[in-house]
Amino acid sequence: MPDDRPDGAYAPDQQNPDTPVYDRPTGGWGSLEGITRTIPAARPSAVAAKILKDLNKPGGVMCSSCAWAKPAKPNTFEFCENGAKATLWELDRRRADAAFFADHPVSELRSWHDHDLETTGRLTEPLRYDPETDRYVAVEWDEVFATIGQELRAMDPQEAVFYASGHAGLEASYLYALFARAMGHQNLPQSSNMCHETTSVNLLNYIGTPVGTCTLEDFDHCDAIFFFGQNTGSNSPRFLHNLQDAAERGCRIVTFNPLRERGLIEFANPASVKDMALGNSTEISEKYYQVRPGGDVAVLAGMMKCVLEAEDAAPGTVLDRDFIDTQTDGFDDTVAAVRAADWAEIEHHSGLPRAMIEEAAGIYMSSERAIGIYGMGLTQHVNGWLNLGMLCNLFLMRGNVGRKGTGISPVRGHSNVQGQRTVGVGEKSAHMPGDKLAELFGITPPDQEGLNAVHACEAMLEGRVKAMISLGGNLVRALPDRERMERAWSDLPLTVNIATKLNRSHLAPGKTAFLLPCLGRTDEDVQEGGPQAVSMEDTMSHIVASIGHAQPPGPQVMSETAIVARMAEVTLDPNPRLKWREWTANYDLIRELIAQTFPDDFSGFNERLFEPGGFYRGNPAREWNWKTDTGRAHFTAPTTLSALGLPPEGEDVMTLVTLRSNDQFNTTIYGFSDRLRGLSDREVVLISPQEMERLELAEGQEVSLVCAVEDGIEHTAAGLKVTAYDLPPGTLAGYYPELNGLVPLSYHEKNSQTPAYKGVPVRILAA
Ligand SMILES: Nc1nc2c(c(=O)[nH]1)N[C@H]1C(S)=C(S)[C@@H](COP(=O)(O)OP(=O)(O)OC[C@H]3O[C@@H](n4cnc5c(=O)[nH]c(N)nc54)[C@H](O)[C@@H]3O)O[C@H]1N2
Ligand SMILES: Nc1nc2c(c(=O)[nH]1)N[C@H]1C(S)=C(S)[C@@H](COP(=O)(O)OP(=O)(O)OC[C@H]3O[C@@H](n4cnc5c(=O)[nH]c(N)nc54)[C@H](O)[C@@H]3O)O[C@H]1N2
Ligand SMILES: [Mo]
Repeated sequence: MPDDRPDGAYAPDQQNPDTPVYDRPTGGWGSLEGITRTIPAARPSAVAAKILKDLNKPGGVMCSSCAWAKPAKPNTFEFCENGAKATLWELDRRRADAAFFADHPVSELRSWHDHDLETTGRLTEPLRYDPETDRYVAVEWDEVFATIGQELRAMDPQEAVFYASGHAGLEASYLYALFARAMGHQNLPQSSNMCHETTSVNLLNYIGTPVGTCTLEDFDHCDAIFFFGQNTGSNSPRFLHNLQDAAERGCRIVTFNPLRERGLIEFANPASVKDMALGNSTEISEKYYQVRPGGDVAVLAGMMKCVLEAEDAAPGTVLDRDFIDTQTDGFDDTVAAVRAADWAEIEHHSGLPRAMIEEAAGIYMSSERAIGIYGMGLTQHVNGWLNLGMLCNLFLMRGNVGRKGTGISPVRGHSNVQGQRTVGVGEKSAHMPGDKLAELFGITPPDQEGLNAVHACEAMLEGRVKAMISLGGNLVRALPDRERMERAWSDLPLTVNIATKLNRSHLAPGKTAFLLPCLGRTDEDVQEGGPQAVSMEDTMSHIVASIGHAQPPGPQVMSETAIVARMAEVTLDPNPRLKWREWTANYDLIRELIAQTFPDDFSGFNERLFEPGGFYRGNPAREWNWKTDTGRAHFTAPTTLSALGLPPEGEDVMTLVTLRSNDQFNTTIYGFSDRLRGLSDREVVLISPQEMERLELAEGQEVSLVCAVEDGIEHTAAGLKVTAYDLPPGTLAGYYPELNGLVPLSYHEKNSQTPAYKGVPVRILAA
């Protein structure tokens, strides 16, 4: 055991007996109970049953929860507990209409809980903030667009920021990206800037693709799956079916996570008679290692050392030498750095004894085909770049990329977050080909790169932003340094929020502020040309169509595509090649434009729209076509063994991980319990019983947390209840978004500026 593990600590592959646990498998009856508990809150309409039955199946609605792939041969029920919650949440029968807003001034709504804001129901009318009465009041759409156009035309295009939150379909997203560039800017931050931007930037550098290399089929052929910091049971539960199948055919699953996440331990398929009636379940992870937050760099360095030692002992048998020599570069420098890494330091940063890392490496080396899965546990760290670099290193050493049953597989968040990027929602010129903009529309693309989320916040704090348009999301609540950002928002000359439900971002209105109701994924979208489909790209680069069937919540609710098109029309100088009205009438025309702009990815888009499981837009790394600067995949030499920006040095600094519960979708809080972790309160700070004893803290005691990053700003969170939980030493955990004020805006991943939400150095102050 490493020295800093307190005496008497439990073994990291066993549950600490003194801490809460959910002792049933994930899925199973518990998941059905979880759905029913949400129904009274969401009060869904009768069409819900039909929509759920067809969810994620060709011709149906594609779930608006996560980005997990839709199988070509769907299960009887191709939805999960949390997909059902998201769907029912959107199909809410309650209405947050003008009458509601007449009764509730914005300053009053600010004191409401996030959960209560959303349970007011669907937004149905365009609203404008009236500072005189401190209320949102009804406004005509024509006035909305006329004002937005006037304001946007009056400003320097660089002063406008267009945010997108990964929900809207490819059609609305493409128009949004085109609108920004036609206006003259590419300030197009997206939710991925707080999420997998670490992937988009760094994976692109290492293996020449900004997205994962696996498809669902690979899960039928792999011998081992290595999980780093992704909570499948809550955040992509349909993936549990693939894991269950893999585990049952003997594939070995190894997990690294500071928390014992139930979904990665045991699963029962709620659609299986065998599992439900007979109480069967499947063990998912064969090995579960409770790594310290930020400790994956050390784990991966340790595993690489084991691979190198095994190769030394039996040359030519462990490394894929041919692959390394013909497909990669940087191997020798990386090997030298890894050999120089010290086991004591590896044990210290990972919190895992050498024997465990050797055990994991043994499984890796005995597997002919391995897949590496990861989520926010790797991306939301200052050295997220190195987390991914080390993961690629380990996988490249044995040629585990681009062969059947192998690959690097980030699990994306929002249902269309990856696709929005693919069709140009991004701050870089590379996100949308300038020559195509010129050829198709006669537009001169902006030569200045745009702002990502963190840079947009900095610009806002410096008064360089005049308009903030949000296509979905709840940016104020999702960002770091929340209180400070909320204040900056209210100083903006123009804020426009296009949303389905009320949230906290809407309660920080700018000087001119609109809250605009849009259709959700489940709603029928009828335009002049008839009913329309929209499309999205999943985490495995498959593109699928989604058709809503529910009656829209009100006659005034517009589609996201239509709202974006109207905003563009009123803002831009007339250009006969920008046919906003025609495009809105028939989304096929927009898909045709997408195919013309991105022919490698989308040729034949309309014809392929309804392919079961979606059509695959391909991935060059999968074909060993490395689109990097040298045309080869790069090894990355580690310069440190921790992913943390500030590894806790003193006795009193701990590392805080901010988590999602099983009863939330990002800032949407469905309920207050976290069933799969055995918890029922969100205002908590989780800490191991050993650390509680060391710091003389009692269960239920109220404490504050203070961030230890010195950026001249005080970041605190008060009123948190100490709660014993099975965590590694030096680790605290609590909930996002409640704790976002603790995360400094400046504390982010080095290359992509993804906030380091999973490794915040904090001190505990007893109240
Ligand atoms: N129901 C539901 N589904 C969702 C979402 C939701 O909120 N609710 N959100 C969606 C979005 S936008 C996203 S991005 C994804 C997020 O899905 P995930 O990628 O699963 O993200 P998180 O829930 O933030 O937690 C990641 C996991 O990382 C672990 N972890 C934390 N730090 C470390 C570390 O240093 N190393 C390792 N190895 N593990 C670590 C945590 O314990 C946790 O289990 O889910 C999407 N799907
Ligand atoms: N501390 C901490 N902070 C985090 C994270 C973390 O792990 N820890 N995770 C980060 C991550 S991964 C992400 S992706 C961000 C999420 O940040 P966002 O994407 O900005 O936030 P969401 O909570 O997903 O947005 C919810 C709102 O979207 C709107 N909405 C829902 N459906 C639709 C729709 O179909 N159309 C439109 N127009 N609007 C809709 C509703 O009004 C709802 O209130 O948060 C980040 N913040
Ligand atoms: Mo995300």
